Amino acid sequence: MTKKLPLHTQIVIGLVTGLVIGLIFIFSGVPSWITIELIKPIGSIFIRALKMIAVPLVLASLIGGIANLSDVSKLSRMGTKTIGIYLLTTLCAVLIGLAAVNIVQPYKMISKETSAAIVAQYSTDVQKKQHNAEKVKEQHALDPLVNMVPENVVTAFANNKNMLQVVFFAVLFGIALLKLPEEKSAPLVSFFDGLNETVLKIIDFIMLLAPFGVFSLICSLIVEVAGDDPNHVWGVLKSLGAYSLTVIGGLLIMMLVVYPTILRLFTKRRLNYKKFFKGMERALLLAFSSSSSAATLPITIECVEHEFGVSEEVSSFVLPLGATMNMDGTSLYQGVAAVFIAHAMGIELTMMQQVSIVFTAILASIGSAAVPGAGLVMLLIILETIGVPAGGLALVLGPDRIIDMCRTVVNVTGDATVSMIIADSEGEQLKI
Ligand code: DAS
Repeated sequence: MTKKLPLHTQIVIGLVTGLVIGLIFIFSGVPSWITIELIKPIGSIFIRALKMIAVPLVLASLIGGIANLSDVSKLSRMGTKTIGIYLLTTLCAVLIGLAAVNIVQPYKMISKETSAAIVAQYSTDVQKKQHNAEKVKEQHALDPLVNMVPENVVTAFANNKNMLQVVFFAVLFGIALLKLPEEKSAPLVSFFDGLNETVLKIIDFIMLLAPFGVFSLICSLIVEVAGDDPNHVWGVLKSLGAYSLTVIGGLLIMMLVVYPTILRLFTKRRLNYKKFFKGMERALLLAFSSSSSAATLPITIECVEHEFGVSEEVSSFVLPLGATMNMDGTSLYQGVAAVFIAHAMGIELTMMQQVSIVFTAILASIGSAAVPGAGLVMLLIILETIGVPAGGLALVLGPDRIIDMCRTVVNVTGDATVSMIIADSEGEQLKI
């Protein structure tokens, strides 16, 4: 039956049933291990399959896209515009986050006793996240640039976290193909074109699992957040409801105001909201249920190409770059969380400290991997910069999984919006 339904409908069915069944399990006392052992694996298989295909897709579409370019100057032009607009949207996001948290002041709704109790309860979790952040902190300022160059091509392809290394190699390979005489490059270009078609067919197969995968992800998420104590959900949500709503309010401003505005500014076109969100629906639903821009990348590429007419040479360059370095939702969330934690722990922030949050949040979001929870780990770097104890992370740990779903939706929307702006600037006829 699900074969006949459009993909986004299938994903919505998976989402809703996962939510309902998860809540039924929690309030009827079904032990959480049943969900974790029997239902969660379906979602894990679905996400693993999408991640499996992300690197081959980026490789085939980027090499094929560049090799079919008219000339290399187009690539450097696209690269400059892409990185420039990505930095602009991220700066916008952080500033909106800081404005929102300073206006709403959600930290005034959490008592010092509650914050101290939460910090104590979550201390072990924080130590684990702190360990991951330590590894990132040991890096030097230009390490992100240095690490973009893979030491070994095979290991670069071996891990979705190295997407920038895959992009680097694919761009180099595509330019080399472009420089070869036509008779030499033709067989390889047609190989990568064929590989790209094959990869897209594999994605269609994987998406047959979508409704079941999304059901499993949401159902196990609800049960995990609740643990075996339904009151835990209400306790966390009540005390951190104001904080969560501040983040989500900021994310909505990005979705409903910022992206349509920059689309209109750069392309001189009014955004048709209905058409935009309908066209992006399956990618946004997948970003929401998977909390992973990397896993969503194959579907994001499909959406912007098939629904909005962005060419493969633009989408295969702009989107993989965006999935790794453009995380507007994450940077907005980090701005809100850093100020919330500081004040909830009784630390007043100076204007200079808030300005330093802007820069570290931009860098932290560029450094965040496109996987669930990456933004939370990088938040520790920001707390360190403004002298807030790492234990404060515990104050935002509770609702983080749900906020991660929302910020990943914004990350993906930002990437898609910029790909349309770049396509329009390259004279492509967009359907928006
Ligand atoms: N979940 C990350 C992503 O895939 C974002 C984050 O953790 O902040 O975009």
